[in-house]
Amino acid sequence: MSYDTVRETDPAVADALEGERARQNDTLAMIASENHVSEAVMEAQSSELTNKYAEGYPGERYYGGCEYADDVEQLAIDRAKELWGADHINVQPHSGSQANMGVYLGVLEPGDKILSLDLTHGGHLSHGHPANFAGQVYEVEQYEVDEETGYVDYEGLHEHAEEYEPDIIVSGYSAYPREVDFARIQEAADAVDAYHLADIAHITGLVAAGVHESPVGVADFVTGSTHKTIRAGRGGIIMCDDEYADDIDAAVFPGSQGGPLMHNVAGKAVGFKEALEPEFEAYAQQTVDNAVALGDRLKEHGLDLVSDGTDNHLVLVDLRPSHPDTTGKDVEAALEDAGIVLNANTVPGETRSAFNPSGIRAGTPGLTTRGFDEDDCREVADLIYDVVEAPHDDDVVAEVGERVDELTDEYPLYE
Ligand code: DSN
Repeated sequence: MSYDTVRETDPAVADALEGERARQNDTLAMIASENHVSEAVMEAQSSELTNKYAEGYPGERYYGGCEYADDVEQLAIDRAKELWGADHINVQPHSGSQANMGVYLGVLEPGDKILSLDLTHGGHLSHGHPANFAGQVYEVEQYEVDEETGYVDYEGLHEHAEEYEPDIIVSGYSAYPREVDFARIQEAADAVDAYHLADIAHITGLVAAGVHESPVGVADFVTGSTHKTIRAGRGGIIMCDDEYADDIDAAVFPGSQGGPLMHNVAGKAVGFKEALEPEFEAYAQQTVDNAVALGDRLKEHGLDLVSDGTDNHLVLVDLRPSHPDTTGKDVEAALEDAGIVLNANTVPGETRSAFNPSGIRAGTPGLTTRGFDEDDCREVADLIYDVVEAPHDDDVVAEVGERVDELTDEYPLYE
């Protein structure tokens, strides 16, 4: 894709766009929520649909001229139904957070009670953090992972639900390396007659490919992101049974959004088509295999993994036992200098701050898109370990950076 036309109009933005392409080409994207979409998805996202208002839903719009918007949105919906098997899917949420907002607005009243996982234990801001609207409009209590095992404390969650009697229990997480037992959480929701929202933002692609248990048909509502472990246009989706379809659709539009971003919906449709190809299942399985290989090698180096490993696309390293004086931010910054981009992350029982926490989170969706296999990921673990050992040693960081350059050349990304 060329930015020549942008350059003619706006060289400063063209510089930034080309800079970002070079950055993605020349670094290893290991932020667990990031991936690289195809040129086809990017083309769709930059199409003329960016100009089109299409409030409403296919066949029922508030504006004229929506025939192609209808085509694209219906394709996205039909393909999403094939991928996840839900009765009803809304593909308009601008993000996973907006998808969660759509569910809350659809079925809760202000002041209703949410029970969700603590952010420092792997939850998400939109699950009721005080800085997010969900924490301001609703009452929120939080459950935790067992700090010994790193697994969700399902018993504790169930007991908490019986004491608190929430209106909705939120499952699904943004820094949780283990398979989620959605059926077990549904039992807790059933016991107190609460809704269950399963936020599969991180594992949307793993669920579509069948390499993680699906909450569809278990939880009342399933929300997801369309650009993390699945490589579709950026945004969110909501899935539910037909009985909730009208409430959810009304909560998205007009409840919380105006015109849908139809160019992004087109990107979703294209990415969903790609995910329906047989190769996608192999991609998703390789993503998990790569995370397991990465985690096992980090453990061989003596690093401590939350939950002692992973079942999905990410590993969460607690630096405290092996490197008590090194913070997540130290490692994040040094690795970025070496061309490995991941994020500092809180860990269960965090003793530092959310801004400078004690862990790092590393994901494999982006590396797997580039073509990395388990051997490559073991080598990446070696490189990460070298930097964890010496984050302030410029020679070590430079040496790791040279190997990253070789690896990114070996596995090219965008032309
Ligand atoms: N910001 C995303 C993540 O990194 O997990 C979730 O929205």
